[in-house]
Amino acid sequence: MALYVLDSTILRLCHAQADLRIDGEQRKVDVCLTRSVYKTYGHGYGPTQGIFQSAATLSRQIPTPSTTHIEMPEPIIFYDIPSQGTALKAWSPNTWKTRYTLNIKGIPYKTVWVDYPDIEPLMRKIGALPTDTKANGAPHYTLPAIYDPNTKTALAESALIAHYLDKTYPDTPRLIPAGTAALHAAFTQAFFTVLVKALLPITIPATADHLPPRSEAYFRATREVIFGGPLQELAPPGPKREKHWAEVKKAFATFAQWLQADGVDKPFFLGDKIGYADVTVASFTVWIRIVLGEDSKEWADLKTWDGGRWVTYMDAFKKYEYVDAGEAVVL
Ligand SMILES: N[C@@H](CCC(=O)N[C@@H](CS)C(=O)NCC(=O)O)C(=O)O
Repeated sequence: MALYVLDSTILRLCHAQADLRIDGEQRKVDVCLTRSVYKTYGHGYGPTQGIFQSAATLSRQIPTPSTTHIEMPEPIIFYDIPSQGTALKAWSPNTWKTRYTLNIKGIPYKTVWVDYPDIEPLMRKIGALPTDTKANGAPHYTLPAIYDPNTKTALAESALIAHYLDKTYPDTPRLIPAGTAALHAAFTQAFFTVLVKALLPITIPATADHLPPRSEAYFRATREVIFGGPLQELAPPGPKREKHWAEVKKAFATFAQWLQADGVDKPFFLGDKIGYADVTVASFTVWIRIVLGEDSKEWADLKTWDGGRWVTYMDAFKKYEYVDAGEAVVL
């Protein structure tokens, strides 16, 4: 039995069970909460009431929409890496992809904050697979990762998580619409080629400066091996930094061109609606804003690029930048 519960505060849930008293007996009823029904019918009128009336044949004590007793699906556990001294505690471009995804979908979640040295033991403990292999052949464990207690699934890798959430919670906004998975995969690769090489020398040192001590030590040690020297020498103020920053500007100009590929200027890669490609772009842009700071010269600069389009673009993501207090990991 599907029952549509039209309460804006719980519309974010896609599958749940309601505890209803039916013929004096406590019973669990499947609940499907859809935004589309709510949008179509509104709250408490006409067809909406019809839905509740038919539900009432099942239950003599059907709750009113605003006081429905829903047994909520348990919140997803979202593993993220904390920063310190930044405007938002969440800073990582990779984990932002999952945070934006969860926030856009409106899926309830709780953040568990994990310092870098704890990622591998934690992933082994929850049974999330490594996402890559290290140069020495050892498995490489990364965040973001989630644990979904509703399906008992542990999963790492931001794109895999987006696919999983699209599939498991189909009544939430889909970020990788049917038929776009291949293009999204190609986008991810192109995005990295165009932007990331230029951006890292600027954002990696700024990230190190904003990590708590255990993470900072791990981050500097591992990234100094990757970049072959002290992080502060990657893009110190001066011509080296300016060169990297000019390349970042060029990369954003390329994205702006992609958005105009149809001959019209689209707000997002799928048209009018945010998709996973946009989540990727926004996650790396928010990284710049968070680790360099809104007051930085770079952020002021970026806001002027491509006719100011990145301001409008990031404004569309503002309402999805919610960061819960969360709690520290316990291993
Ligand atoms: N493609 C992966 C990349 C994940 C990734 O590289 N995450 C970094 C944090 S930004 C990480 O966890 N690194 C672990 C380490 O350096 O040991 C995704 O999108 O999930």
